[in-house]
Amino acid sequence: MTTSEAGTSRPGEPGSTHVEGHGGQQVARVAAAHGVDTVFTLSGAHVFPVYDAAVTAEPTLRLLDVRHEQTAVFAAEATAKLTRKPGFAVVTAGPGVTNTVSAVTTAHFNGSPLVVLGGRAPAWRWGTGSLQEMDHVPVLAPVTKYAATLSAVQDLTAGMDEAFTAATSPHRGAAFVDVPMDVLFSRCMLPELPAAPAAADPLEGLDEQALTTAVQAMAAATRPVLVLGSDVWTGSAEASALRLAEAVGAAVITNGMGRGIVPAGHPQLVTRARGAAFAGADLVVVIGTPLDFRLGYGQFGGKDGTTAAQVLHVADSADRLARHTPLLAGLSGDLGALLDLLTERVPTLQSDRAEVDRWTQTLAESARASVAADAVMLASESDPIHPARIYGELNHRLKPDAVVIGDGGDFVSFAGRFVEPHRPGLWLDPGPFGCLGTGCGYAIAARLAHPQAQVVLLLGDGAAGFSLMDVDTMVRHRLPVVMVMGNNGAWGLEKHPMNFLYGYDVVADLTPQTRYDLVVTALGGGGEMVTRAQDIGPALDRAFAAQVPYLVNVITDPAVAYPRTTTGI
Ligand SMILES: Cc1ncc(C[n+]2csc(CCOP(=O)(O)OP(=O)(O)O)c2C)c(N)n1
Ligand SMILES: [Mg+2]
Repeated sequence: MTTSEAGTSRPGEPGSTHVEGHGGQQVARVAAAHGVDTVFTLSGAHVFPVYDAAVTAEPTLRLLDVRHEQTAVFAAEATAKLTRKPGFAVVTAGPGVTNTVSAVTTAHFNGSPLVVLGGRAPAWRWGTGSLQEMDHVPVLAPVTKYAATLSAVQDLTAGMDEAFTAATSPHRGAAFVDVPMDVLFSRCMLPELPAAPAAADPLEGLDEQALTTAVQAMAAATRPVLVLGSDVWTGSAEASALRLAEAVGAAVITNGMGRGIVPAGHPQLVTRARGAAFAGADLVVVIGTPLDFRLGYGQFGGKDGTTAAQVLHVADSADRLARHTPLLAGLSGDLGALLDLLTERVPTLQSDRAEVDRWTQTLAESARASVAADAVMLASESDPIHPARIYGELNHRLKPDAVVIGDGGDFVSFAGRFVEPHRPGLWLDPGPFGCLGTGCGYAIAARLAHPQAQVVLLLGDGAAGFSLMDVDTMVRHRLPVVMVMGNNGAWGLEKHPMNFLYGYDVVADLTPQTRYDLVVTALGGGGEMVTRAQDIGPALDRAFAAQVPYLVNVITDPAVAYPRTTTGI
């Protein structure tokens, strides 16, 4: 844990006071010791002591109160994604907890360090039918690394510390605790904070055989591709990853929070030529991301009589290494240390670096050609508006430190294609759990984590329905965000596939041209509707200049489907 960084005293250190306090104070102390400065929450009496502790702590913990518990947890998760410190959400018992399940699961899938504390019906009344009496742990256990009821006030410090330690240890993820109301309100001598674990050797338990195999394969490869995923960023290995890529000259594809590690315009970034890269590679090194549907389940090439690529998988913990597909080798451990080791060993052994450079250059050229071919779509004058035109207007208005968030279907798939981050840690998508509704929570966290940067939330009209009420939260807490909606009056990403499969669609239409901008305005923000392509740019300028949450509601052509090559199934 990061107690010493947070300035909290350690057992035996000067200033480690022996004072009496309630359960909420223990919760707040442990959270602060792990680097938490904001508690995302929606009020409930079961958790009042945490609020009391937050406002009386020195320094205080910020209470960020939202309109749906899902938003609280998405905001906490995005805080973790953006800051690489654990996110923390506190919700009331029963429905407060059950409302968090999709967001907790999202953090679980994303490997985001997150702790959720739920209230719980009082222990002394358990079994008699008190309000919201429910055992949450069996619901949360399958989607967390740690789920427990902390049922004795003197054990709260140790239990909370265990939860934070579980969430922040690789492979990171979500942890859940609930505390019976009578326990949280109880008082005791505040236990001292547990000692931080001694720093472990980052390469402890390294599989030397796997390392040798990996080094040899990378040195021998003439058509290598590196895939950099979210855990590279989360594990603070982005500089090591870029060094490795440049040292071996491989073509690079990024995904999730890995986007931006090799920045837009870098000569080795070939994400836009991923089809050709995967089809032609002789070696694919997948780092910090699972071999899931986003990566063809780990099968690269091998079609039409060609030889499939060999696959190396590098993960931050052994249990993340793929088992469903043959690997040449799997390496697990601290990603920065592992990548540094590869950087040290591979280049001097490379058999044909010139060939590697030719391979990467060829792919980079086709990536550039693919980007160039988009120009027509990005400048489209069509009426109704082609969704791509929105990105044609947005892209050159984005600064390198802009945080870009996608919550939607086809509209956000276009964003993945057209918006290439310049720095890591600034692109937020929902990740492989694919949950709509992350939008306002992620945007709230982004504004808090990057107070001066542009924060742009790209919203489908369908997705917006899950979280738009939390514009009220942005207004109350003065968190201006630019929201850009691709409003096609439909659940487009479901409508088009259903049509393709059945020749008709049902349950895929939304009301056309709904004035979501007026919803935002009514909540205290601002906005406007745009129906002509030439009006998009000036509307975006007004949105960036507004000091309030502002929704640019762009009415787009419902007939345009994202040209999808994978379904995720
Ligand atoms: C919580 C949740 N419910 C349903 C889905 C299935 N789903 C995926 S994309 C999509 C359509 C999204 O529509 P919209 O946000 O309007 O974006 P569009 O595809 O129209 O651009 C739906 C319903 C999901 N991913 N998550
Ligand atoms: Mg839509």
